[in-house]
Amino acid sequence: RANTVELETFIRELADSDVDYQQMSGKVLFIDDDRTMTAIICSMIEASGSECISCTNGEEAMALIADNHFDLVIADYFLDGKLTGLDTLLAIRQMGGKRARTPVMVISAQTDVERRIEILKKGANDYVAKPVVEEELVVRANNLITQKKLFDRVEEQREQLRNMAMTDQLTALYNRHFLVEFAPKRLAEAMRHKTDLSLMVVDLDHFKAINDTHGHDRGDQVLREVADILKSVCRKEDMAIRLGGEEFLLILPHCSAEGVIKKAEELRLLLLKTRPARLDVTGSFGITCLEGGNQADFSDLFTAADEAVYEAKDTGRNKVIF
Ligand code: GH3
Ligand code: MG
Ligand code: MG
Ligand code: MG
Repeated sequence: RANTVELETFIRELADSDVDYQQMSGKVLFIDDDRTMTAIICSMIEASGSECISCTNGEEAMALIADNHFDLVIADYFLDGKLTGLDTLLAIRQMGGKRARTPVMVISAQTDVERRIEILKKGANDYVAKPVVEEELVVRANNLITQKKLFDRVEEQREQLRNMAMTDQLTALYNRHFLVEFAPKRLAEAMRHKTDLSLMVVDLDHFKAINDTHGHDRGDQVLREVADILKSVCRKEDMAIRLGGEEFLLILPHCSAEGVIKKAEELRLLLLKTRPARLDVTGSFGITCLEGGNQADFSDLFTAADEAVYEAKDTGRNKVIF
């Protein structure tokens, strides 16, 4: 299963990943109204292996940054147009998401200590004096690009780990960690907006017998295919969770009592029709709906759906109880 393999590969990679501190190249934006300067700096950057895009003022720069991911922005202190180099730097820091921490290097002909301090205090990552010394510019640029790329990589791994921690390995559905973190939030949202929210608990019938008769691997196959069936009926905002074993939960925002009854019945029939792992598999469905404007806590709602499953079990299985 993709998710299992992915996790194993990922853990191995994390263990093996010797960070390569060699300087990296990247995509650079150079902002200066002086065309000669632009030609010189861009050729230095490009000779060092990076890509250099240029523009002449801060406004243009902001538009380019909004459309591209740059690994480094180099800005002249003085610029034509409304934004100076430092204004552009501040505008970048106020952008949403990752862009706000794009490394920025400021170039200035004035090299007194007050100017250098001003630039760094405004949040520039580095400073280079004019006339620019090629070797210095390149090494400073590459240091910033390298740091940025390493940081991006750590962020990416963090995000991947977060996703894996909330995903069930066997079925690639969400797991209980996800439930604990997100279910109360979804419920609070529904209550705040006075919209319906339905829960559906599904417990496969006599699953132990499937394992006993056909083996654990075949049982696993059933679980994976059932998960796919559950996913197939989910809209974008719905959440399908494997609670454990052969028990699943669907969280259905904006789904009325009538809607969830229909959906559970649809799923019950789909299970019969699909025959996961070529076996006759049925499920017991317990559903509950918090109608818009009402208040409840998640565990009470869940208990109601879970108790409905017990009732389905007690009254013959392969049925939906509200
Ligand atoms: P009921 O209709 O009352 O729900 O009966 P049941 O057999 O489905 O319920 P029970 O709780 O007795 O058994 C659940 C079984 O699910 C027992 C356990 O071995 C099996 N199971 C739990 N997790 C997994 C899994 O990851 N893979 C497989 N193949 N089986 C699992
Ligand atoms: Mg059981
Ligand atoms: Mg069961
Ligand atoms: Mg069970």
